Formats: sequence, structure tokens, C-alpha cells
Amino acid sequence: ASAGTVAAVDLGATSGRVILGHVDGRAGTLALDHVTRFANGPVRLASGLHWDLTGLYRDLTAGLAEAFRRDPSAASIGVDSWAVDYALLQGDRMLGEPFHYRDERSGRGVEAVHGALPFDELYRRNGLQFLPFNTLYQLAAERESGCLGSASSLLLVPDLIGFQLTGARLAERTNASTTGLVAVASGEWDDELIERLGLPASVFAPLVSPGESFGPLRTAVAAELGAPSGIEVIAVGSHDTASAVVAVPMRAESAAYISCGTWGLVGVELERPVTTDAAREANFTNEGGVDGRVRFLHNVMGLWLLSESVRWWERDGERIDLSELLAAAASVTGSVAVFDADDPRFLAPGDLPGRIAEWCAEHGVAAPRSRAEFARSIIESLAEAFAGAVRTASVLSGVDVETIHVVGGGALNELLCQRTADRAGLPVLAGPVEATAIGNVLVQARAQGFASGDLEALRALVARAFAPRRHEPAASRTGDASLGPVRRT
Ligand code: LFR
Repeated sequence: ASAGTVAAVDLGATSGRVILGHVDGRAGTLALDHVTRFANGPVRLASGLHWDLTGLYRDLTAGLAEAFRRDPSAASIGVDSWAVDYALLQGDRMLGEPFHYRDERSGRGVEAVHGALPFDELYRRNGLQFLPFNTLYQLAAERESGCLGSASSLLLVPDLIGFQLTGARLAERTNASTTGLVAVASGEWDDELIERLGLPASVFAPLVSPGESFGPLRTAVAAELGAPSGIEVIAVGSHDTASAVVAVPMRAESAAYISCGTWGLVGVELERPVTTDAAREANFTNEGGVDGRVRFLHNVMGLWLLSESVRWWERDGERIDLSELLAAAASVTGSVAVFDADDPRFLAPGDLPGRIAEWCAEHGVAAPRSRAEFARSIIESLAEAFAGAVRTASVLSGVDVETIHVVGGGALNELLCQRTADRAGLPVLAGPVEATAIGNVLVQARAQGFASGDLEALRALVARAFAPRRHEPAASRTGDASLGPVRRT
């Protein structure tokens, strides 16, 4: 068939969703049907900060059952989520709920890893920016706790769900690239590195590429979901950012993208990795993309700064209306602090407004006083970090960036998009909001024959179905509220 429907499971750090995607490659159409949305978030247990994977699995299977009720013809399932986090299994049994990447234990692993292998050598091998929670650091911390010894396999979150659904133990490549244990040159598990770090090579599953199959649903699962037997789970760009980049309606040779949700992933798409000293010093990553492309990007803190601040303000039960807060932020006049949105102090959950104020005090900048000013300060700081990362991506990669695409939830934030355009001096094209789910849908649709061609062909479908909103850079706007002193640490 040249048209059909697939089901996408997309798990973000604050919510998950099940979406049906209808794709007709011949007619050039693409449409989404939102089936369910459910909350996600960290759970603090005695052992540290974890995910409630079991609860997520319950919610996503309920969503899939609803999806098959709505459209019994849905041809396959694809799963994506945030990266780096994993479960250890002994046989079929999960050894506890996965740790959340914001758990602080990974810090201990950093010393162990860099003691065994200096970061510059590591970067040449895996091409990854330094993030203290990259899987290899988590595993080094895990090794010290002794848990690793009893594990027979390790599965990253979407692969774990693929395993529960089908029984197949596989490692999808785009997400595996975020572990730090895949060689950037070959795209295969780096066995020598794994051995040097004292990790058990036997726990890592065979790699599969987006578009390949995990196989059919287990019989019991198909019955539970009310899905026709034989329905397969298709590997998609299971790292959410890889799926999002598939759905950026861009011309990769002259565009940068910002996949903006909890994080702001800012970069360009390349055919070859860039692992120069300059790229390492700028902390740019070479993550695996769909169809062997390279996601050359940098992690900026993202809307986490805002959502975690709001969570802090709401801790005594008060409810804050986000759109009212953003409207108030937009009408702030006068200068607000522009802080370094990359500062690692903003990583852990907690009192983010307090930490922003602390940053300002340390840098001799007047701290925001009201919630509206905090929100504005966060938006200006993100916009500044986004613009800076776009410039750096361009310099390091040689891509002559003419437009910036913003996809994900951040595309809804008009002030953020406009200020990014202003600060970068480049037009921002905002949308689609559901880029991650769309990328998931498109890779499945291509595997099913509902669409065909390279990523450019898939992006043409996105551009037709979801025309982006354009923000022109307004030079005059940089004169108002926005411009506090720009200070980077
Ligand atoms: C975005 C994302 C980023 C990754 C971070 C942690 O959702 O997947 O790409 O660096 O979450 O996994």
C-alpha cells in the first residue's frame, strides 16, 4: 500500500504520548491523531532518582490499546524516548527501575572514567560532548555499587519497551550512540573501550538501524492491546532528538535546528562527524542520526529552566498559569539578567530561581525580582545560548546557516522564538511542535512502504503538512528589555 497508519510512542521527560500517524506518500499527505498523553517524571527512592518505567509501560500500553481501537488497521509501532538511561536485566527480569539521568551518582563515574581514559582520547573515540550523565559515566558509578555484576543485559529505555513488547533484545543505533560506548568512526560498539572501562561486553545487545524490525508483538501483548497478530515493532530513531531531526523541515546544507523541549538541542546535520579539538572544547556532540547522518549539536538546558522554576514556585500547592506567566514575561520592560544557561548548577532538580539569583550575585548582575522577570530572564538566556550555539555549530562544521528551525514544545513559545531570531540575527522558522512523534511516524511509514525516499523526501512531507511560523530578526528589538550584559563563564 502507498498509504497507511502507524502508531508512535513518544516518551519525554515530563510527559509521554501515543499518536497515530496517517501517511500517504503518493498524495504527499501526513496527519496526526493524538490518542493519549500521560505524565512522566522522576521518583525519588532510597537509592536515588529513578524513572517509573513500570508505570510508563502501563500508560503506553493503555494508549496503544486505545490506538488499535481507533484504527485497527495501524500497521506497526515505534518507540522513542530521551536518551542515555537504561535498565539492567537478569534474564527477563528488570533489576530495579532505571535511574534518572539527573541522579547525582553519575558524578562519581566521571572521575573513574576520566581516570582510565583522558577526555580528549574519549572524544576522539566516541565523538560525544561531555554530559556528566552519559551512560558510560552512569555505568562506571553502577560498577562501584556492584549491581553490574549480576546483569545479563542492558537495554536503553526505548529498547527496553521494544523488548517488553516483542521479546527481542536489540540496541537501536541512534540512541546507542548516546551511551559513549559506540565508536564514532565505525558506528559499532567499541569493545576495546568497554573492556578498558571494566564493563561487561556481554550485556550490550546487537545494534539495529532505524527502519529495521524488532519483530512481531508477543502473543500475550497483542491480545492485551487488541492488536492484530503479526503487528511489528519497528526501530525508529529511538533517541527522541534523532526522531525530531528527521521532522525538521529544513535544507540541511544551510540550516541549523533547535529541538526545544526539556532540553534545547542546537546544531546542524552532517554527513561526517567533526571531532576536532575545537569541537571538543566547544563541547559539541556527534550523535547518530537516522540514515547514518550525524547530529552535530550541543545540549542547552532548555525549557527545564522554566518548568523546574514553576515546579518550585508551586511546591506549596499554588497553581501557576503558564500562558499568563509568559504573557507577563513578554511585557517586562527594562533590562533583565542574561545568565549562562549552560552552567551545570542548573542540572539537578530543586530551587532553580534561587540558583539563578546565586549565579547573578556571583557575576555582579542584578537578579530578577518577580516571577515575570525570572521567566523573561530564562527566555533571554536561552535565546542567547541558542544563538551562540548556532554560531558555534556553523563555525565548527562549515555549514553556512541562513535559517534556524525550532521544533518541539519550544516552537509554541513565540517570545523565545522571536528573541532567538533577534539575538542570532537570522530568521527562525517555528514548528512542528510534535516533531519527535512525526519523525517516529515517518521512519515507520517508510519501512511500511507508505512513504519513500531519503530524509529530504520525508521532510518535504513535513513542510507541506505543517507550515512553519516565521520570525524575522528585528534589529531594533534588541534595544529593549532584552539586553542585559551577556556574560558567559
Ligand atoms: C532530549 C534528550 C537529549 C538528551 C537528554 C537526556 O529529550 O534526549 O537529546 O541529551 O534528553 O537523555
